[in-house]
Amino acid sequence: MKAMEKQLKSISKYLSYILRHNPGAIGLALDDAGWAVLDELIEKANTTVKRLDDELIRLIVETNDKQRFSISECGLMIRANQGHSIEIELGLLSIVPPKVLLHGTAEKFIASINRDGLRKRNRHHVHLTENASTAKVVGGRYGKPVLLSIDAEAMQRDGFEFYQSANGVWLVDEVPSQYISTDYV
Ligand code: HQG
Repeated sequence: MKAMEKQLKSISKYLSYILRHNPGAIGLALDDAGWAVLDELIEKANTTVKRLDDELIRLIVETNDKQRFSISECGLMIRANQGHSIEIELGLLSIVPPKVLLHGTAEKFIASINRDGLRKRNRHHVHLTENASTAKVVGGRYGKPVLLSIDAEAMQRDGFEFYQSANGVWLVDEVPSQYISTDYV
């Protein structure tokens, strides 16, 4: 990986940490919808070891492989599009999902998922995707990847609400085990 790419990836991880999980680490306040004032983020981060500037952050927002961040319409604020563990309200509207969605997990979790369904754990939602290769990479972070197919159509019919983040990740409160099949091919 080239030095510039490496630097951008490292800053992207740092921004995910601050904006999804721990703005307090640098004394930053987010509003109820998870937005931080960009100048404030830069100023506070720069009192620590991280060197950030406006141009670098905007480059990351534009080029990030999963489009993890958004800049507000006014151009002055930034937030993470999904993945939070802190209490914020993204304000997403529930929409009709595709018939089938995928979730990538690790083999060691399967017995527990078969028993309890998919749980959101520390995050606000269970994360689902339409993309098999993304699901595989996500599952592979925890061990041997397994792809699960979710019958989103049946879930929606049964009253579950689905949301889609600004970067295309599908979000739902939980997935009970009867909607999950492990026979993805
Ligand atoms: C598993 C990435 C046992 C679940 C991705 C997962 C995603 C259970 C792990 C985002 C379970 C939680 C989130 C149960 C769920 N028993 N294990 N009942 N229910 N699990 O990281 O979905 O790169 O919190 O299968 O693209 O893996 O960060 O969630 O393996 O959108 O932008 O418990 O992270 O995005 O792990 O990933 P996580 P996730 P970013």
